[in-house]
Amino acid sequence: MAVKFSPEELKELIRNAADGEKFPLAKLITELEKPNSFEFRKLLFDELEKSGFSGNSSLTVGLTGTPGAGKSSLLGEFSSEFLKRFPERKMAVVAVDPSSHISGGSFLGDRTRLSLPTREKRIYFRSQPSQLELGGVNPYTYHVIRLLRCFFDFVFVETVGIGQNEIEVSKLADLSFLVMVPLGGDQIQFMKSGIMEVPDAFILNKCDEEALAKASYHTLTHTLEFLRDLSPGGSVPPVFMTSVKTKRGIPDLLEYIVSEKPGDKREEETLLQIRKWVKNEYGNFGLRILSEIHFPKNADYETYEALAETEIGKRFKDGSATRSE
Ligand SMILES: Nc1nc2c(ncn2[C@@H]2O[C@H](COP(=O)(O)OP(=O)(O)OP(=O)(O)O)[C@@H](O)[C@H]2O)c(=O)[nH]1
Ligand SMILES: [Mg+2]
Repeated sequence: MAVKFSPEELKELIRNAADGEKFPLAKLITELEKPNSFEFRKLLFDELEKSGFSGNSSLTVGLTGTPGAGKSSLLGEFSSEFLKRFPERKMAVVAVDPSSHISGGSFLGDRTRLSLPTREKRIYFRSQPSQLELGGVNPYTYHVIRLLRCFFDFVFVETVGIGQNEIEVSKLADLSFLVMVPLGGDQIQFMKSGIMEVPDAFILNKCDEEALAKASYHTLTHTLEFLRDLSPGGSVPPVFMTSVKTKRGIPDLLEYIVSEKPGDKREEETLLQIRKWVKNEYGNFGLRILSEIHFPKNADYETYEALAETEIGKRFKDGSATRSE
Protein backbone atom coordinates (compact mmCIF):
# COMPACT_ATOMS: atom_id res chain seq x y z
CA MET A 1 0.00 0.00 0.00
CA ALA A 2 1.37 3.39 -0.95
CA VAL A 3 2.11 5.66 1.97
CA LYS A 4 -0.25 8.56 2.02
CA PHE A 5 1.96 11.23 3.55
CA SER A 6 5.24 12.78 2.47
CA PRO A 7 8.03 12.69 5.09
CA GLU A 8 7.36 16.38 5.82
CA GLU A 9 3.64 15.81 6.24
CA LEU A 10 4.32 12.90 8.56
CA LYS A 11 6.65 15.00 10.70
CA GLU A 12 4.08 17.75 10.88
CA LEU A 13 1.31 15.31 11.85
CA ILE A 14 3.50 13.89 14.61
CA ARG A 15 4.36 17.35 15.91
CA ASN A 16 0.72 18.38 16.02
CA ALA A 17 -0.44 15.10 17.53
CA ALA A 18 2.19 15.49 20.23
CA ASP A 19 0.77 18.97 20.89
CA GLY A 20 -2.59 17.40 21.63
CA GLU A 21 -4.30 18.23 18.33
CA LYS A 22 -6.97 15.61 17.82
CA PHE A 23 -7.41 15.65 14.06
CA PRO A 24 -3.76 14.91 13.14
CA LEU A 25 -3.72 12.10 15.69
CA ALA A 26 -6.94 10.65 14.28
CA LYS A 27 -5.39 10.74 10.80
CA LEU A 28 -2.39 8.73 11.97
CA ILE A 29 -4.61 6.20 13.71
CA THR A 30 -6.83 5.79 10.67
CA GLU A 31 -3.77 4.79 8.65
CA LEU A 32 -2.74 2.29 11.32
CA GLU A 33 -6.18 0.73 11.26
CA LYS A 34 -5.95 -0.10 7.57
CA PRO A 35 -4.92 -3.58 6.47
CA ASN A 36 -1.36 -3.97 5.24
CA SER A 37 -0.12 -0.93 7.08
CA PHE A 38 3.46 -2.18 7.22
CA GLU A 39 5.09 0.56 5.10
CA PHE A 40 3.30 3.28 6.96
CA ARG A 41 4.08 1.79 10.37
CA LYS A 42 7.73 1.51 9.52
CA LEU A 43 7.97 5.17 8.56
CA LEU A 44 5.82 6.31 11.45
CA PHE A 45 7.59 4.45 14.23
CA ASP A 46 11.04 5.26 12.80
CA GLU A 47 10.12 8.91 12.72
CA LEU A 48 8.71 8.79 16.24
CA GLU A 49 11.88 7.23 17.52
CA LYS A 50 14.01 9.83 15.77
CA SER A 51 11.89 12.55 17.32
CA GLY A 52 12.43 11.08 20.78
CA PHE A 53 9.02 9.50 21.35
CA SER A 54 9.59 6.01 22.69
CA GLY A 55 6.42 5.49 24.67
CA ASN A 56 8.45 3.54 27.22
CA SER A 57 7.31 5.49 30.24
CA SER A 58 3.63 5.39 29.35
CA LEU A 59 1.40 3.08 31.38
CA THR A 60 -1.17 0.91 29.57
CA VAL A 61 -4.22 0.04 31.64
CA GLY A 62 -6.72 -2.62 30.54
CA LEU A 63 -10.33 -2.53 31.68
CA THR A 64 -12.50 -5.45 30.85
CA GLY A 65 -15.62 -7.19 32.09
CA THR A 66 -19.16 -8.12 31.18
CA PRO A 67 -21.33 -5.77 29.10
CA GLY A 68 -22.89 -3.03 31.17
CA ALA A 69 -20.61 -3.45 34.22
CA GLY A 70 -19.85 0.26 33.97
CA LYS A 71 -16.44 0.29 32.30
CA SER A 72 -17.14 3.34 30.14
CA SER A 73 -18.86 5.20 32.96
CA LEU A 74 -15.90 4.51 35.22
CA LEU A 75 -13.47 5.75 32.60
CA GLY A 76 -15.56 8.86 32.15
CA GLU A 77 -15.56 9.59 35.86
CA PHE A 78 -11.95 8.68 36.13
CA SER A 79 -10.87 11.01 33.34
CA SER A 80 -12.63 14.06 34.84
CA GLU A 81 -10.88 13.37 38.14
CA PHE A 82 -7.57 12.76 36.38
CA LEU A 83 -7.69 16.06 34.48
CA LYS A 84 -8.41 17.95 37.69
CA ARG A 85 -5.78 16.26 39.79
CA PHE A 86 -2.90 16.06 37.32
CA PRO A 87 -2.70 19.24 35.26
CA GLU A 88 0.57 18.16 33.63
CA ARG A 89 -0.45 14.72 32.53
CA LYS A 90 -2.30 13.27 29.57
CA MET A 91 -4.45 10.20 29.02
CA ALA A 92 -6.00 8.36 26.08
CA VAL A 93 -8.75 5.77 25.92
CA VAL A 94 -9.23 3.10 23.28
CA ALA A 95 -12.61 1.41 23.50
CA VAL A 96 -12.88 -1.80 21.55
CA ASP A 97 -16.56 -1.60 21.25
CA PRO A 98 -18.66 -4.48 20.05
CA SER A 99 -21.97 -3.75 21.64
CA SER A 100 -22.53 -0.09 20.94
CA HIS A 101 -25.33 -0.87 18.52
CA ILE A 102 -26.90 -3.16 21.07
CA SER A 103 -26.54 -1.05 24.20
CA GLY A 104 -27.30 2.14 22.31
CA GLY A 105 -24.32 4.42 22.12
CA SER A 106 -20.64 3.85 21.68
CA PHE A 107 -18.05 4.74 24.26
CA LEU A 108 -19.12 7.91 26.01
CA GLY A 109 -21.25 8.58 23.00
CA ASP A 110 -23.94 9.13 25.54
CA ARG A 111 -22.69 12.53 26.54
CA THR A 112 -24.69 12.62 29.72
CA ARG A 113 -22.16 10.23 31.18
CA LEU A 114 -19.34 12.68 30.82
CA SER A 115 -18.86 16.25 29.83
CA LEU A 116 -15.36 17.31 28.98
CA PRO A 117 -14.17 20.62 27.67
CA THR A 118 -14.25 20.01 23.93
CA ARG A 119 -10.88 21.64 23.43
CA GLU A 120 -9.18 19.74 26.23
CA LYS A 121 -5.86 18.63 24.77
CA ARG A 122 -4.85 16.29 27.53
CA ILE A 123 -7.38 13.63 26.73
CA TYR A 124 -8.14 11.58 23.65
CA PHE A 125 -10.82 8.97 22.96
CA ARG A 126 -10.91 6.45 20.19
CA SER A 127 -13.51 3.82 19.60
CA GLN A 128 -12.74 0.77 17.50
CA PRO A 129 -15.09 -1.83 16.16
CA SER A 130 -14.21 -5.21 17.54
CA GLN A 131 -13.19 -7.96 15.23
CA LEU A 132 -15.07 -10.71 16.95
CA GLU A 133 -18.62 -10.59 18.12
CA LEU A 134 -17.70 -10.53 21.74
CA GLY A 135 -15.12 -7.80 21.82
CA GLY A 136 -11.89 -9.39 20.69
CA VAL A 137 -8.96 -7.06 20.38
CA ASN A 138 -8.38 -6.08 16.76
CA PRO A 139 -5.13 -6.94 15.00
CA TYR A 140 -4.40 -3.22 14.80
CA THR A 141 -5.35 -2.33 18.38
CA TYR A 142 -1.76 -3.07 19.35
CA HIS A 143 -0.33 -0.59 16.84
CA VAL A 144 -2.76 2.10 17.90
CA ILE A 145 -1.72 1.57 21.52
CA ARG A 146 1.95 1.80 20.54
CA LEU A 147 1.27 5.15 18.92
CA LEU A 148 -0.78 6.53 21.80
CA ARG A 149 1.92 5.55 24.27
CA CYS A 150 4.22 8.00 22.53
CA PHE A 151 1.97 10.95 23.33
CA PHE A 152 0.08 10.03 26.51
CA ASP A 153 1.19 9.18 30.05
CA PHE A 154 -1.69 6.71 30.37
CA VAL A 155 -3.44 4.65 27.73
CA PHE A 156 -6.64 2.90 28.79
CA VAL A 157 -8.09 0.04 26.79
CA GLU A 158 -11.70 -0.98 27.32
CA THR A 159 -12.86 -4.37 26.04
CA VAL A 160 -15.91 -6.47 26.69
CA GLY A 161 -16.01 -10.17 27.21
CA ILE A 162 -15.42 -13.22 29.24
CA GLY A 163 -12.55 -15.51 28.52
CA GLN A 164 -10.13 -14.96 25.70
CA ASN A 165 -10.58 -11.20 25.58
CA GLU A 166 -9.41 -10.64 29.13
CA ILE A 167 -6.31 -12.57 28.29
CA GLU A 168 -5.78 -10.60 25.08
CA VAL A 169 -6.07 -7.25 26.77
CA SER A 170 -3.94 -8.25 29.74
CA LYS A 171 -1.14 -9.04 27.32
CA LEU A 172 -1.19 -5.48 26.05
CA ALA A 173 -1.59 -3.87 29.45
CA ASP A 174 0.91 -3.09 32.19
CA LEU A 175 -1.98 -3.18 34.59
CA SER A 176 -5.25 -4.96 33.92
CA PHE A 177 -8.55 -4.73 35.75
CA LEU A 178 -11.59 -6.94 35.68
CA VAL A 179 -14.75 -4.93 36.31
CA MET A 180 -17.58 -6.74 38.07
CA VAL A 181 -20.86 -5.81 39.68
CA PRO A 182 -22.19 -6.90 43.09
CA LEU A 183 -23.79 -10.32 42.98
CA GLY A 184 -23.97 -10.20 39.24
CA GLY A 185 -23.15 -13.88 38.88
CA ASP A 186 -19.95 -12.79 37.17
CA GLN A 187 -17.74 -14.39 39.76
CA ILE A 188 -18.99 -17.87 39.09
CA GLN A 189 -18.76 -17.32 35.38
CA PHE A 190 -15.24 -15.95 35.65
CA MET A 191 -14.13 -18.70 38.00
CA LYS A 192 -15.40 -21.32 35.60
CA SER A 193 -13.52 -19.77 32.73
CA GLY A 194 -10.31 -19.64 34.77
CA ILE A 195 -10.11 -15.93 34.21
CA MET A 196 -9.77 -14.87 37.84
CA GLU A 197 -6.02 -15.41 37.66
CA VAL A 198 -5.57 -13.06 34.73
CA PRO A 199 -6.21 -9.52 35.99
CA ASP A 200 -3.84 -7.65 38.31
CA ALA A 201 -6.73 -6.09 40.20
CA PHE A 202 -10.51 -6.08 40.45
CA ILE A 203 -13.11 -3.35 40.40
CA LEU A 204 -16.43 -4.04 41.99
CA ASN A 205 -18.51 -1.28 40.41
CA LYS A 206 -22.09 -0.21 41.15
CA CYS A 207 -21.36 -0.37 44.87
CA ASP A 208 -24.12 2.18 45.42
CA GLU A 209 -25.61 0.43 48.37
CA GLU A 210 -23.50 -0.52 51.38
CA ALA A 211 -24.90 -3.90 52.48
CA LEU A 212 -24.88 -5.42 49.02
CA ALA A 213 -21.45 -3.98 48.27
CA LYS A 214 -19.96 -5.42 51.45
CA ALA A 215 -21.42 -8.87 50.92
CA SER A 216 -20.09 -8.96 47.38
CA TYR A 217 -16.70 -7.66 48.41
CA HIS A 218 -16.34 -10.49 50.94
CA THR A 219 -17.41 -13.16 48.48
CA LEU A 220 -14.94 -11.88 45.93
CA THR A 221 -12.00 -11.59 48.32
CA HIS A 222 -12.72 -15.06 49.70
CA THR A 223 -12.73 -16.46 46.19
CA LEU A 224 -9.41 -14.76 45.50
CA GLU A 225 -7.90 -16.05 48.74
CA PHE A 226 -9.09 -19.52 47.85
CA LEU A 227 -7.39 -19.26 44.45
CA ARG A 228 -4.25 -17.90 46.06
CA ASP A 229 -4.12 -20.94 48.34
CA LEU A 230 -4.24 -23.20 45.30
CA SER A 231 -1.02 -21.69 44.00
CA PRO A 232 1.21 -21.07 47.01
CA GLY A 233 3.41 -18.00 46.91
CA GLY A 234 0.83 -15.95 45.06
CA SER A 235 -0.77 -12.84 46.51
CA VAL A 236 -4.36 -11.68 46.60
CA PRO A 237 -4.94 -8.94 44.05
CA PRO A 238 -6.50 -5.68 45.25
CA VAL A 239 -10.25 -5.21 44.99
CA PHE A 240 -11.66 -1.68 44.58
CA MET A 241 -15.24 -0.88 45.44
CA THR A 242 -16.54 1.90 43.23
CA SER A 243 -19.76 3.61 42.33
CA VAL A 244 -20.09 6.01 39.47
CA LYS A 245 -23.39 7.10 40.94
CA THR A 246 -22.06 8.11 44.37
CA LYS A 247 -18.43 8.69 43.22
CA ARG A 248 -17.26 6.18 45.77
CA GLY A 249 -13.77 4.74 45.38
CA ILE A 250 -12.77 6.76 42.32
CA PRO A 251 -9.96 8.76 44.04
CA ASP A 252 -8.48 5.54 45.52
CA LEU A 253 -8.52 3.90 42.14
CA LEU A 254 -6.85 6.91 40.57
CA GLU A 255 -4.18 6.90 43.27
CA TYR A 256 -3.48 3.24 42.66
CA ILE A 257 -3.21 3.60 38.89
CA VAL A 258 -0.99 6.67 38.83
CA SER A 259 1.44 5.10 41.28
CA GLU A 260 2.05 2.14 38.95
CA LYS A 261 5.04 2.07 36.63
CA PRO A 262 5.19 0.25 33.30
CA GLY A 263 7.03 -3.02 33.69
CA ASP A 264 9.95 -4.04 31.58
CA LYS A 265 7.92 -6.21 29.27
CA ARG A 266 7.82 -4.41 25.95
CA GLU A 267 10.22 -6.85 24.27
CA GLU A 268 8.13 -9.78 25.44
CA GLU A 269 5.00 -8.00 24.24
CA THR A 270 6.50 -7.34 20.79
CA LEU A 271 7.43 -10.99 20.31
CA LEU A 272 4.04 -12.10 21.51
CA GLN A 273 2.29 -9.83 19.03
CA ILE A 274 4.54 -11.12 16.26
CA ARG A 275 3.52 -14.66 17.19
CA LYS A 276 -0.11 -13.67 17.06
CA TRP A 277 0.30 -12.10 13.65
CA VAL A 278 2.22 -15.07 12.25
CA LYS A 279 -0.39 -17.47 13.59
CA ASN A 280 -3.19 -15.51 11.91
CA GLU A 281 -1.32 -15.12 8.69
CA TYR A 282 0.49 -18.45 8.28
CA GLY A 283 -0.95 -20.81 10.87
CA ASN A 284 1.09 -23.42 12.69
CA PHE A 285 3.59 -23.77 9.90
CA GLY A 286 4.47 -20.10 10.31
CA LEU A 287 4.86 -20.56 14.04
CA ARG A 288 7.23 -23.43 13.51
CA ILE A 289 9.48 -21.33 11.27
CA LEU A 290 9.21 -18.45 13.67
CA SER A 291 10.66 -20.55 16.45
CA GLU A 292 13.72 -21.17 14.29
CA ILE A 293 14.42 -17.50 13.58
CA HIS A 294 17.07 -15.75 15.62
CA PHE A 295 15.78 -12.27 16.22
CA PRO A 296 18.07 -9.43 17.23
CA LYS A 297 17.36 -8.21 20.77
CA ASN A 298 15.20 -5.15 21.36
CA ALA A 299 14.44 -4.39 17.75
CA ASP A 300 11.07 -2.88 16.95
CA TYR A 301 7.98 -4.72 15.79
CA GLU A 302 8.42 -3.84 12.11
CA THR A 303 11.97 -5.20 12.06
CA TYR A 304 10.73 -8.50 13.47
CA GLU A 305 7.78 -8.53 11.11
CA ALA A 306 9.98 -8.00 8.05
CA LEU A 307 12.36 -10.73 9.20
CA ALA A 308 9.56 -13.20 9.85
CA GLU A 309 7.89 -12.41 6.53
CA THR A 310 11.12 -13.00 4.61
CA GLU A 311 11.95 -16.27 6.33
CA ILE A 312 8.46 -17.68 6.05
CA GLY A 313 8.19 -16.48 2.46
CA LYS A 314 11.41 -18.30 1.57
CA ARG A 315 10.05 -21.56 2.88
CA PHE A 316 6.84 -21.23 0.89
CA LYS A 317 8.78 -20.37 -2.24
CA ASP A 318 11.18 -23.27 -2.08
CA GLY A 319 8.14 -25.51 -1.96
CA SER A 320 8.85 -26.92 1.48
CA ALA A 321 5.42 -25.84 2.66
CA THR A 322 1.95 -24.71 1.78
CA ARG A 323 -0.27 -22.31 3.65
CA SER A 324 -2.75 -24.99 4.45
CA GLU A 325 -0.20 -27.01 6.40
N1 LIG B 1 -26.26 2.42 39.72
C1 LIG B 1 -25.14 2.50 39.03
N2 LIG B 1 -25.20 2.46 37.69
C2 LIG B 1 -24.05 2.53 37.00
C3 LIG B 1 -22.79 2.64 37.64
N3 LIG B 1 -21.82 2.66 36.69
C4 LIG B 1 -22.46 2.58 35.51
N4 LIG B 1 -23.78 2.50 35.67
C5 LIG B 1 -24.81 2.39 34.62
O1 LIG B 1 -24.69 1.12 33.98
C6 LIG B 1 -24.99 1.22 32.59
C7 LIG B 1 -23.87 0.64 31.77
O2 LIG B 1 -22.74 1.45 31.94
P1 LIG B 1 -21.55 1.49 30.88
O3 LIG B 1 -20.53 2.42 31.43
O4 LIG B 1 -22.05 1.74 29.52
O5 LIG B 1 -21.03 -0.01 30.97
P2 LIG B 1 -19.93 -0.72 30.08
O6 LIG B 1 -19.31 -1.75 30.95
O7 LIG B 1 -19.03 0.27 29.46
O8 LIG B 1 -20.84 -1.40 28.99
P3 LIG B 1 -20.41 -1.99 27.55
O9 LIG B 1 -19.41 -1.07 26.94
O10 LIG B 1 -21.69 -2.08 26.79
O11 LIG B 1 -19.84 -3.33 27.86
C8 LIG B 1 -25.28 2.69 32.33
O12 LIG B 1 -26.64 2.88 32.30
C9 LIG B 1 -24.63 3.40 33.49
O13 LIG B 1 -25.25 4.62 33.79
C10 LIG B 1 -22.78 2.69 39.08
O14 LIG B 1 -21.73 2.78 39.72
N5 LIG B 1 -23.97 2.61 39.70
MG1 LIG C 1 -18.50 0.59 27.40
